[in-house]
Amino acid sequence: MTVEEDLVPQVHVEDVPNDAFGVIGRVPEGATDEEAVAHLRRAARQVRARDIQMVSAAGLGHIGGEYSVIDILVTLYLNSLNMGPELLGDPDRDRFILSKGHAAAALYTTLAAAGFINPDDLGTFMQPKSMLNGHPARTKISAVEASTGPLGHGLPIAVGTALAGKLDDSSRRTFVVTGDGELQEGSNWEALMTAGNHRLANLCVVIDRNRLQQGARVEDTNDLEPLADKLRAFGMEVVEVDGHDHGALRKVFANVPAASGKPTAVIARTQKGHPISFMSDNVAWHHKVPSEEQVKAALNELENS
Ligand SMILES: Cc1ncc(C[n+]2csc(CCOP(=O)(O)OP(=O)(O)O)c2C)c(N)n1
Ligand SMILES: [Mg+2]
Repeated sequence: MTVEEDLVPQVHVEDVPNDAFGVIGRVPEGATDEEAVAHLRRAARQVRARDIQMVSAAGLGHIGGEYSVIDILVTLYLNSLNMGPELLGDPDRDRFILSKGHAAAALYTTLAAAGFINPDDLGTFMQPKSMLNGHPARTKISAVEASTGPLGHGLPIAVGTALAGKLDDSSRRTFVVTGDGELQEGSNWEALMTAGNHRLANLCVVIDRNRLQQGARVEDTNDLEPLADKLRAFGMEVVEVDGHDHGALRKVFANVPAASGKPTAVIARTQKGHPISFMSDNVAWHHKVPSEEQVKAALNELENS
């Protein structure tokens, strides 16, 4: 049986709008809170616009989970991470792992906005021989710390990375973003137990808490609640935040570690497909590819958002 989300519309790359997309860069030094938030909002809008064009052109992608995580990625890369293209060789720079690797197009677009990859390469997403695979590959992009896609591996790798940082006595922090459905993978809980046990205060686990997974709500599949209590029981300091509020995200990330001697867990309340009216919190958009009309409608909504 064919389900709606498996239907891939016939898209001709040349017909898909391909807006010019330049490097946006970090929030300028000395920016006020208001200026910083305006910079991040503008960047997130551009990243979302480019992302939907890439998914449309490729005829594949995970637009729902990309739109839920873009504000987090943009805030990290353009504001909070001590990491820029010129710092890639610095052992003390921060590390970032996108454990929910299916949101690859959101990562690539953000990396282009931050100057790690050439924005012109975004048009090769998922084409043969492109470095922009359907899931991020560390062998192809130097800014990608770990190859991800099979769920449940990014957080364990991040724990190892953070432990190495602690053993090195380095100031670097490790950030990792997991999906909430992804937390159903048992490997995450082994990793969290290890992070708590080793008191990895240099680790920040961000949970993209959109309450949807592939084809169903998380609570109807294998409920995570009470999530904050479980994370605390594993030794984490838990912070909850609106995952689309750039100002709030900046404050949370600036405050990592949130408690001395403890790893930080950020439960970021998000919506899949945010902020597009016909995608938001709609499970059909996990894996669905927008038609050309839907791309136009989404771009229009973004412009006015
Ligand atoms: C081990 C593994 N099982 C299944 C999949 C297929 N898969 C890709 S995304 C996804 C749902 C993930 O849900 P969630 O972590 O909540 O991601 P989000 O809602 O942020 O897209 C599934 C089952 C996979 N990538 N890896
Ligand atoms: Mg989810």
